[in-house]
Amino acid sequence: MTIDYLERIPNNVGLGENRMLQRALEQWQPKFLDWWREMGPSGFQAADVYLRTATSVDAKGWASYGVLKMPDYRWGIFLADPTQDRMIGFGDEFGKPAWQQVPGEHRSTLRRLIVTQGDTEPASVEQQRMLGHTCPSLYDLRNLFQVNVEEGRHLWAMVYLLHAYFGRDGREEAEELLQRHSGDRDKPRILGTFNEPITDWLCFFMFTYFTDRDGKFQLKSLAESGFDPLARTCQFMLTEEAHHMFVGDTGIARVVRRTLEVMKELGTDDPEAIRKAGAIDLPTLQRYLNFWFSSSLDLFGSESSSNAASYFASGLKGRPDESQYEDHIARDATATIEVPDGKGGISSETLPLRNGMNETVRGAYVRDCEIGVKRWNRVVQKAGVGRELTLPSTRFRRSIGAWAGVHVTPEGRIVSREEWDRGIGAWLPTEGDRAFVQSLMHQVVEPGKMAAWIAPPDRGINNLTIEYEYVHLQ
Ligand code: BYC
Repeated sequence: MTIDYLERIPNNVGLGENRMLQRALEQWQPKFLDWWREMGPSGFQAADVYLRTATSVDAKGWASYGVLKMPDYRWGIFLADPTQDRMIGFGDEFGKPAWQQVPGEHRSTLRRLIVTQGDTEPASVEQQRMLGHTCPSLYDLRNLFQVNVEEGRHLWAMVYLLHAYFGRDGREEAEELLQRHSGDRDKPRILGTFNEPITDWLCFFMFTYFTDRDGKFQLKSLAESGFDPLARTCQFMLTEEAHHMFVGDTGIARVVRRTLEVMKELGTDDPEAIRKAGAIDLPTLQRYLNFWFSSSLDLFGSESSSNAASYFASGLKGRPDESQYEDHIARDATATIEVPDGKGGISSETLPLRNGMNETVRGAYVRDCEIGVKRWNRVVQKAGVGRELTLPSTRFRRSIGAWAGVHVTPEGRIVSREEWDRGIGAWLPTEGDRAFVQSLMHQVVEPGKMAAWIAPPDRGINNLTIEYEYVHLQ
């Protein structure tokens, strides 16, 4: 279905035929725009930005490029085309027709899942709102804004579901999505990672690589949902999400490349010398990686989760790419997880597979994270540098689940509180690291120019050159 752009709210859900819903969403729209102006990218609302907008949800139309001011971006409601006679693909309801309405018994659980997902979207925009002032190039500035407007649209995606299927409760939740704020002491965002400050571009690249990738896996799980409107909404969101991870992947790769160039020029791997030359040393990069990877791991929930089991059993939230599994019921299957044995060691615990779903999805996520790390390391190896980047153990610095509060080194060794305290400065960004990275953050806005701490990208956006003026500042 093509997207109707003549409507005040662009959509492909026939919004015009449902006056009540249309009116409710039209009342929410100015509140969203107020939120965008107040909490969205600071200082650039009047800039002309080269942005991608969807004009249809198929391969031809989902990426149409043009120059516009961010507040004029056409945030709207786009669902992937329906699959005829779609069946529920997992759990106790396997093989029954997918729901087009919310089943009464699953109402509050579904609402909670949708609110949790929805909450992350504006949270990330809030976290990133000051970054424009220190962009390393116009190319990067444009990518930041592309990510931001799309996260804004993903909020619309969830708000549509709340308004269309959850009545008054849903409308109230939609209001609250604009009232909670990242890092707010009284009304923080729901999930931990989305309250972490993103004050520099290294954090931004780590976040888009690691945290947006959690988004990919959670959206893929929800794209399997027996609640068809949620599944179709998430399917389309995933199309846009790929670019966000690209920004993180290539961003980190470019930082690594620049660091290696400086190391070669200076003929040293001494972090101090590299810092003096204005690049980010690999140990600092590793500490940032440790921070964002471990924080993002928490977003999958506990290793053993009765919530996850009931989401799966009831057909609300499946596994990413559910069709690749043989057993979609998973009633008798088991999973083995590693838990602390309480005596300073690790023990294995066998549990029903359904209860271990969070861990199954987390495992798939970790394997996906490794792909980029391997790619970055190939460049490191080619430069003849011995120090590679690694993912820390999944037990390291966890705040949710079996490993929460257990002192574990990045190598996965359980240690005493004292050893942890001694090691932490080598494992996680210190105040000094953050201050140093912050000291490199100066705005570069001359077309084609890059900050000294990052290499240029291999190519521009949509076949344009790197020198193209991706953002025209007023
Ligand atoms: N922080 O059984 P448990 C994205 C809570 S990112 C705080 O272990 P369960 C994006 C949990 O709610 C994707 N609290 O786990 C990326 C529960 O609370 P109650 C976001 C947490 O229930 C970048 C309790 O702990 N999408 O899209 O399976 C930019 C025990 O729960 C956390 C979703 O999250 C945490 N990290 O929850 C923009 C999808 N983890 O019941 C966007 C929707 C758990 O005791 N959410 N808790 O009060 C879900 O599927 C699930 O709620 C969770 C796991 C993934 C969060």
